[in-house]
Amino acid sequence: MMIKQIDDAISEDGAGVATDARRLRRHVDEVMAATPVMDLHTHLYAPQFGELNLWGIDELLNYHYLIAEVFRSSSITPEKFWRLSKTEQADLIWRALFVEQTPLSEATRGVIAVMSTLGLDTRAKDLREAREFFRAQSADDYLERVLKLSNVSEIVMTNDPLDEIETQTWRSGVEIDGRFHAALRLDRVLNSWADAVPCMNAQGYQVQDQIDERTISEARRFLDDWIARMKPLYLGVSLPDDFAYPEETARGRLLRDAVLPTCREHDLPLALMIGVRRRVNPALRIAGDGLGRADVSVVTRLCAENADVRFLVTFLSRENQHELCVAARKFSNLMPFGCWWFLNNASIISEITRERLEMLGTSFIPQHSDARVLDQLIYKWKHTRLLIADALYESYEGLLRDGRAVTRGEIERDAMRLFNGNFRRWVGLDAIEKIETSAGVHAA
Ligand code: FIX
Ligand code: ZN
Repeated sequence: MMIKQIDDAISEDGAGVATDARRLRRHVDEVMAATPVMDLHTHLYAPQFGELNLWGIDELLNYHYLIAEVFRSSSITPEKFWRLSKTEQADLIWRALFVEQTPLSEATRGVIAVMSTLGLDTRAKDLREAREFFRAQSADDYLERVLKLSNVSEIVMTNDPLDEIETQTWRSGVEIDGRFHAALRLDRVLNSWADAVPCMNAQGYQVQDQIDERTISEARRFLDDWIARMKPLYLGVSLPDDFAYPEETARGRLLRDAVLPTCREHDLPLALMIGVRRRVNPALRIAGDGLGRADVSVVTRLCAENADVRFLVTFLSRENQHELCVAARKFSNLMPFGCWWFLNNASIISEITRERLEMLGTSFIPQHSDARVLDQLIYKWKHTRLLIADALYESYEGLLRDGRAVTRGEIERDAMRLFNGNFRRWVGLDAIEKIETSAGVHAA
């Protein structure tokens, strides 16, 4: 009876209530495809960063996810691989993973999806055609094209204040493309303090190995200066699976006495990316990192003790995901985000997104791309959009069975929150009302 009444309310243009499964599916697919993404964690750079801005077939094939795979399918040793030029490495990866075997892994399928979207031959025996295509592109036009194809509106970079090449651009005062935002990355400061000290000294900060009061105040001055220069949306760090807090280590003390007070003072969130085991196989270099299950109670402690700081948190281990959802239900200053790195695979994204929808509604950020090469936005967001559409559709279908049909406006509001609004609100870019108005949501 109720379903009948709602059916009667459906308007011709489809803007009304979606009461049958087919119509609902169409609304969800259309809305998910049309909603612009704000990509909150990438390793991409604005064009102003010159050589750090990577794109094109050779960069795509030299992605570290593919480098890790090539050693499983070719007899080349890592030592020999690293002696090859970038072009030779790309040729080898193409031959081993795309010509001599079927590209079934997520990372290989990604290259295929990019090539196919750009109209390149995905069965090519070599990279001649692809290289010619990319040689003919201008960097500026290609950036526009990729952003349009992936429907990504804004990108957050990963910015290391101790990286010599990157800091030249920041210091030059050049205006950065407004679609790219900074995230102040603290890995070196928090995870390799002994290496960070001489670099910070060289920048004029009087820090030393031993963490004393002066070192803390100089570390805070360093952070203040880089915040002023970069205007980051958040401070962030990747952490090992055995990360503990509190801990009487350089990291523990810097976190407690320098980083958290800085977040508080500047009203900036802190992103914690937990669970990476760096250099499990050092011969593989950047492709040699692994993961471990971490302790989620560390995050709950941080959230409880720092109720006035907002945390963005992702865990690398699949086994930590359910506990992260429970923690987020207890702490409103905790925002779970992304299916990071080894979790960025269809089967796992499906599982984690469903779990989060069931436990958190739409109060989480389902994904970031982690793209290192501009073109990757095309496939990472294509794959993610489809998977999140499936999970959302199933939730709406369940809701319909329970007796409530969603409107097109509600689907738009939810998609906007998940892909854009939750992050913007978390980092203080927009008030939630403004986001919802721009998504065309009226009183539902
Ligand atoms: O620490 C990180 O931000 C990781 O995402 C990277 O270090 C990692 O290499 C990566 O690219 C994963 O997608
Ligand atoms: Zn990353």
